[in-house]
Amino acid sequence: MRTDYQCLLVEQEGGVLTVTMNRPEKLNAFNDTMLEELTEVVETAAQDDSVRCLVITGAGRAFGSGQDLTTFAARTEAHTMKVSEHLTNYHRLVFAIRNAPKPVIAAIQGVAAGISCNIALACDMRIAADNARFIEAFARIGLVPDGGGGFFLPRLVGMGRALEMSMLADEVSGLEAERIGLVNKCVPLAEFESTTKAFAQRLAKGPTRTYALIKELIYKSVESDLPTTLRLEGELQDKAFETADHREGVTAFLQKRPAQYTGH
Ligand code: LHQ
Repeated sequence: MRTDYQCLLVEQEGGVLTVTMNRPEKLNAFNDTMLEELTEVVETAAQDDSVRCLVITGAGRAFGSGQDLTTFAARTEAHTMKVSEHLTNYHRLVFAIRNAPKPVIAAIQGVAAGISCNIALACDMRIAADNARFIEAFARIGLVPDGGGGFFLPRLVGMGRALEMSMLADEVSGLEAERIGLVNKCVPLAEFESTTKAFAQRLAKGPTRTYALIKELIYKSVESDLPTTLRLEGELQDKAFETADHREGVTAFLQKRPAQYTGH
């Protein structure tokens, strides 16, 4: 894995790759370089068998403040680009996260606003610190949620909440985010790093190929009907049955010892 990025810190510990967006003076607002680099890391990590869990987080006091408005405003005023064209770059990142055959976790402390919030929602699971502030900031500047927000929000929190968050653009705290299902868990800031690490390491030691199949099953099911999902379940279970980790799981159970999954 390349680690010499301009706007990211990238560190691998065991099977966990932690990618830290690193523009703290701008609260990790996305510029083109950071977006390109993050997409490249996720796409590369998806193919790298030594990475079995990916964590995306932010440096300093924020997860991220959305699109860097200083550079973007200059560009739109000059009419050099349509916003929808620019958004396709974010969509590549959203697909990279979704299609990665391994768990991708967002670890959020401080503010997660605009498209940074929605990149967190694109991840498979979220851990928040109790100082987290989720803001669908778009309507504050007269925009609709982008970066997949219109897809992820109602699926995570339901229609009413999704519309309220998108229209009023009020802050949602980490604790409230946990209550409404926007994040998996919210922990005190002092425990945030250790909790994230333990959670990610646990996932990285799991049956990784099966996790990829679980991602496929769960994500396809929310856009599907029961007969189709049950058919898919059978296809994926056939694949899971063939994995070394399934054999190891059964053997470990019979031998009354913890399973040692290799991710194969
Ligand atoms: C920033 C930013 C920022 C640059 C803080 N840019 N500098 C839109 C357009 C096109 C295509 C793609 O899609 C998008 C999607 C979007 O993401 S739209 C939403 C964009 N984001 C926002 O509207 C949020 C703007 N930021 C804020 O409202 C506040 O900064 C928040 C609520 C995030 C944090 O507030 P505070 O904790 O009070 O921090 P602060 O406002 O003092 O910010 C600290 C510094 O970071 C400050 O710079 P300075 O030089 O004064 O210290 C800010 O200007 C800078 N900053 N967000 N997005």
